[in-house]
Amino acid sequence: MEVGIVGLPVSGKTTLFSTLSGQAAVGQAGGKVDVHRGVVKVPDERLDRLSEIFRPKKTTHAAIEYIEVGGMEREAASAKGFDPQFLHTLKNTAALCVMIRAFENEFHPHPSGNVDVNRDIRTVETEFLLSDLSIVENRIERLEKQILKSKEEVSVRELDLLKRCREFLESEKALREMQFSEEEELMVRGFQFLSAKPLIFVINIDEKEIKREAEILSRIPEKPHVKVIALCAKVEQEISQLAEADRAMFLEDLGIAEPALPKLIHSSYDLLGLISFFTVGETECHAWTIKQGTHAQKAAGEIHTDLERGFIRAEVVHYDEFMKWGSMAKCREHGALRLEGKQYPVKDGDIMTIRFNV
Ligand SMILES: Nc1nc2c(ncn2[C@@H]2O[C@H](COP(=O)(O)OP(=O)(O)O)[C@@H](O)[C@H]2O)c(=O)[nH]1
Ligand SMILES: [Mg+2]
Repeated sequence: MEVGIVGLPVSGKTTLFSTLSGQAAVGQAGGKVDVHRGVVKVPDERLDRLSEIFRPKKTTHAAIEYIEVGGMEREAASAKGFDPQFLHTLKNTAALCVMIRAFENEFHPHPSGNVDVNRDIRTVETEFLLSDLSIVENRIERLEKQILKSKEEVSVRELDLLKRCREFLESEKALREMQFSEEEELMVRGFQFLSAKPLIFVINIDEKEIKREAEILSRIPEKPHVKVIALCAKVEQEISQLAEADRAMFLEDLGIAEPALPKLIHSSYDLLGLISFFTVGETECHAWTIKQGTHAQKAAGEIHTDLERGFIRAEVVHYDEFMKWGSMAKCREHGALRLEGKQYPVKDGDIMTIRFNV
């Protein structure tokens, strides 16, 4: 699962990325298209507790890969569209995190001269719409030529769909707000439109304004499939560099209830409609990532294709129920373990043992 981190220059992308990934990405404010990649484990207290109980040799958290991509600076507010490398790098991302600058920093001034959150949000949204529009227009042009030569039905349907996309984009609406049939969804997916991707605006607030977070967020208009969260990237970076023991005091001094990074990671997870189920044992405790609504047999395939192929049944107990009894033996004794079939929709927090035969 990949999530892109993008945004205008000097908005704090590299600061956030290196904090998330624990990698010292040397940031080039306003530089060329530089790309940083890092795998980030999804914090999950439930998995930590399970590990304390099972004491396995190995504990594996769910993971998200974040990719920071520079390059929005290049074409800012032009109709030329983004650098092809920028688009290519974001191609496989399932969602985008857009950094929006709300902090003051006289040594690193905002490229537009002043801080204006809603202006920057509009700028980024417009850039995404224009980028998609130019892709749509190119494709429409080609399809029209093609249809003149041979009038294939699929092409006609695609053309019709793209014309509707164009109309949508021209009315300044993101494609993520458009309703698609299943077939259309597949057609559209191939283009990897930026305005169709689920989006998180990360408002990078000033260290002096952390306590005003709620007020800052309340001024940002709500949109479908768009999440908005606020954090101070610089402070988050400082927190991540502290020894565990010093963190609590630092947070208290700043008036922060909890670090924002887990919030961001969980937001990415929620936005993508992802949930976790667990496998547990003395060898390994493991959190697995699936889409909400995935059936047990398909979920088993996340663990191993053999488990999906030879799936018989899943033995399931929800984490909350498990914690009531404290061990698998007790769960069994009290009838808390259920047998579920192929079609069982796995719930977030289910602990599963797959019975299979290949
Ligand atoms: N005061 C302040 N400075 C920040 C904050 N976040 C980032 N910066 C600074 O702004 C500069 C640009 O940040 P960077 O992460 O490189 O931005 P990028 O161009 O979007 O990757 C760096 O000097 C950061 O230390 C913040 O929350 N507060
Ligand atoms: Mg950078």
